[in-house]
Amino acid sequence: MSLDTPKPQSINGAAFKVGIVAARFNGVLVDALLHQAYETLVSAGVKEKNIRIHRVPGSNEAPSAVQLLAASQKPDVLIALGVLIRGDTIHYEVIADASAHALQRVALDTRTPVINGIIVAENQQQAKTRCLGKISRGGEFAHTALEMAALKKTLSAKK
Ligand code: DLZ
Repeated sequence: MSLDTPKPQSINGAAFKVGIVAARFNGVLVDALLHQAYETLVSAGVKEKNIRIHRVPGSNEAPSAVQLLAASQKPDVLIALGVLIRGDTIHYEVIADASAHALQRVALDTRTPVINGIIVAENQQQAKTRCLGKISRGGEFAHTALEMAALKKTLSAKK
């Protein structure tokens, strides 16, 4: 994946409801992503009461939680946060592929944008750089969520 970071648009999030699903696996790293995302949303004007956070055991559980949230809370946008790190087997690859496909499916099936905030890293160092270091992926996921929520509102507006 590219290290490029598109310049975020300035979007007022005051009208948005955001659902976040965060994995407990690799908790310190995921909590850092969550903190960055939360702060970015609040700075953009999203009301704290309109940010609903739900924890799941691991990234593999994120798609079903996101699907349940889409149905029950009707958010404008959803963010799935997790960190998958290569182990001795290819289990992380299986989950990375399956969760990415499932998150897209939920987005298309429910017409609710779903931001794939699941970091897939070769090792701890790569993951730390993206979650605790120079790269604020959590903030980027939140900016992407704001942009997609705004797009959904624009395109859903009755003419
Ligand atoms: C089992 C597992 C492993 C080995 N590694 C990770 C990981 O790096 N990141 C993550 O979010 N979850 C991991 N999990 C847990 C799975 O996501 C899931 O919770 C279990 O496979 C049960 O479905």
